[in-house]
Amino acid sequence: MTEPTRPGGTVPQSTAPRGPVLQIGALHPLVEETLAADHSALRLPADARDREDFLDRHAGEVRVAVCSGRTGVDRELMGRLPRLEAVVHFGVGYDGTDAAEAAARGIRMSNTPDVLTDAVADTALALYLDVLRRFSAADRFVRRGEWETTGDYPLTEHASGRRVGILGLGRIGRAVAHRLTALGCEIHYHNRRPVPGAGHRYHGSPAELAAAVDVLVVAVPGGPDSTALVDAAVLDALGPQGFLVNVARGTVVDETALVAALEEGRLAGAGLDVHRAEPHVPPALRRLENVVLLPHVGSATVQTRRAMAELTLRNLRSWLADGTLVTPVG
Ligand code: 8YV
Repeated sequence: MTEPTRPGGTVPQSTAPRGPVLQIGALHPLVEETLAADHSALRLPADARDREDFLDRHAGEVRVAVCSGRTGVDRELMGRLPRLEAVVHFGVGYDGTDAAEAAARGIRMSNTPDVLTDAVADTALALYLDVLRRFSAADRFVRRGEWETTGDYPLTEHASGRRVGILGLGRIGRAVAHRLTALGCEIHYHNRRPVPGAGHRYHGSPAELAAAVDVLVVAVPGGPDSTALVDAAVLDALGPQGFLVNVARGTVVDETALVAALEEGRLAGAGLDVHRAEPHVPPALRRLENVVLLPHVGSATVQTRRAMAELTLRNLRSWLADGTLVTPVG
């Protein structure tokens, strides 16, 4: 087989069949069923020993891997799959895959952008409102019967018209900005580069952004470039009246620094859909009433997950048909 050059998501035609397909981890039922029925996909066992036996038998056959962006194909697994040509991700993020290693090996990747933008931005808006107005905490207060025993719930923070910083003004960041603009908020942002025509105030670093706003919303992709981008210095810049919302990846925030800032009253609150070591959420965070915790449900609506599943399958079929990807990354 000719070594593919793959500019712009394409590879030269090859006479070798593209496949077999390997499923890694659990996926949306539509994806799992289609992989099994239409592609007789192999499935990587979860158990470490079974996985070794499986790889001894099948590693050399696999040409396409399908996985969630969080599970991905790490460097070690990539090293075990010598004929891997493409990784098709279910999800917009693909930080579970070693993108640098994939690029070095000429392995192409796809993700599922756009179809989940609204659902994730809705989640950011919900966390924003919840952490400032303490709706979840107030709900717990009613359920505990405290309204009847202790009287009215304490006053909370006004949510409309605040200064909000968006860390990462990509598709999701812009959709969050759009929603918060409707609440009369003043939007600031930090990106690696200013976004032409963004219409919002740019700041040169996460700390400068944090210092200028009341609420910092994290919407940057996960991965090595953004690990602990929100560190103790950024949290201190946000300050004791400041709030953090994270719908990106837990790895973007230094979780230890976040817990310390919250426990010591150096940050007013946090709304978190994502966590450093999911599904583990540190007990210290779970104890705090001024923290809203969601189990990574940003894109988890029936409609959005269905659209993500369909786009995942379109990428797979396109790759198998002619070596192109509908929504390539990298
Ligand atoms: C999903 C996500 O939770 O798209 C992403 O990057 O994190 C979410 O939409 C995930 O991909 C599903 O496993």
